[in-house]
Amino acid sequence: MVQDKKYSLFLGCVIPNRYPFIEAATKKVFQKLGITLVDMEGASCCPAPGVFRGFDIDTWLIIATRNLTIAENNNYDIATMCNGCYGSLLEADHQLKSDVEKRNMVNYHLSKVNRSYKGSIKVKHIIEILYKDIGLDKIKNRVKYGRKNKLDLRIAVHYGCHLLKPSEIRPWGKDSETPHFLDDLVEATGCKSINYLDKYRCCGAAGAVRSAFKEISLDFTREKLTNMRAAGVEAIITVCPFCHLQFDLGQIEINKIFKDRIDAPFNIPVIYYTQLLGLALGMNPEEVGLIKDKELSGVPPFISIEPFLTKIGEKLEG
Ligand code: 9S8
Ligand code: 9S8
Ligand code: COM
Repeated sequence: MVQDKKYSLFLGCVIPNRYPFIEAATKKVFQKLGITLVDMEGASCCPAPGVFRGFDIDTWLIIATRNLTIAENNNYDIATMCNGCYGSLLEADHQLKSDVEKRNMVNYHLSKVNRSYKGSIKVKHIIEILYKDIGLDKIKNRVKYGRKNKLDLRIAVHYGCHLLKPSEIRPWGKDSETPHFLDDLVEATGCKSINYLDKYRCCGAAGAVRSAFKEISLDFTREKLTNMRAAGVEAIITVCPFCHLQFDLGQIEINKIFKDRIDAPFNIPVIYYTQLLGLALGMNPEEVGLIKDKELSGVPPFISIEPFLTKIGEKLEG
C-alpha cells in the first residue's frame, strides 16, 4: 500500500540545472504543510514529452517507465514540479495501465536492467497535491498574513499546457478549459490574480519550439508579456520550470531581439508558486530562494526580482 504524507519528488532537468531554488522552496513549503518529499535516486530526464515522444514513442515510454519504477520502489506516489515531467510520467503511466501489449514490451526492455513496472503508484503535479489533497482551506488557515498586511500583489498566473491537456487524463474535469485552481491558490496567499488576454495560451517554449525556432517561440512569449503588462501585473507566477525559463530568460532575449517591436523593455519578476506560498506561510525571502540579485548577473533568475522583493518587503514590514 502506498503510504500517506510522503511523495517521491521527481526533479526533471531544468530545476536542478537552472533553478535549484524551486526544489528548495518546494521541499520547505511541503515540510511546513506536513509532507515529506523523498528523492528518487537514479532518476533521469522524464523524458521531455514534446521532444523525445516527438521522435520515438517507444523510447520515450520505456525511459519514462524506468523513472516510474524508481517511485514504485520508494513506494510513494510521484510529485512533480514541472508540467512537462507531469505530462510524460502521467501519460506513460496511463498508457501502461490501459495497454497490456505496451506494458509487456516495456517490461521486456526494463528486465534487461532488472526493473519491472507494476502500476502501483500515481503521478501528481505539486499543484494538484496542494489544491486537491491539502486543500485551499488548510492553506488559507496556515497563511500568516492577516487582512492588514497581506501580500496583496497583482499577479499574472500562467498555467502552461501540460498541466491541463490532454484533459481526459488530467484531474481537472470541466475545469481544464478555463481553470481557476491556480488563481485560487495564488489568492489564498493574499495576492490578486489579474485576468489578461489569452491567459491559457502556451508560453511559447514548448515541444522543442524554443530549441528549433527561438524567434517564433519568443514571439509567443512577447505577446503574452504584452498582455500581462497591459493588465498591470507586478509579477508572473509559474508552476513549470520550462515556462519559468521562457518568461525569465525570455524577457532578456525579447528585449534584444524585438527591441523595435516592443514599447519598452520588459522587466516583470517571475516567481515559482511555492516561492510565493513560502512567503505567505511566513518564510523569509532567502529561505525560498528570493535572493537580491545584484551579484547574480548572468545566472538565474535572469530578470531582476528586486521590484518584487521591494514590494514584498513593504508588505511584510507594514
Ligand atoms: S525532464 Fe529532462 S528536459 Fe524536462 S524539466 Fe520537465 S520536462 Fe521532464
Ligand atoms: S506552456 Fe505550452 S507546452 Fe509548456 S508547460 Fe511548461 S512550457 Fe510553457
Ligand atoms: C514543456 C515540455 S514543459 S516539452 O517541451 O513539451 O517537452
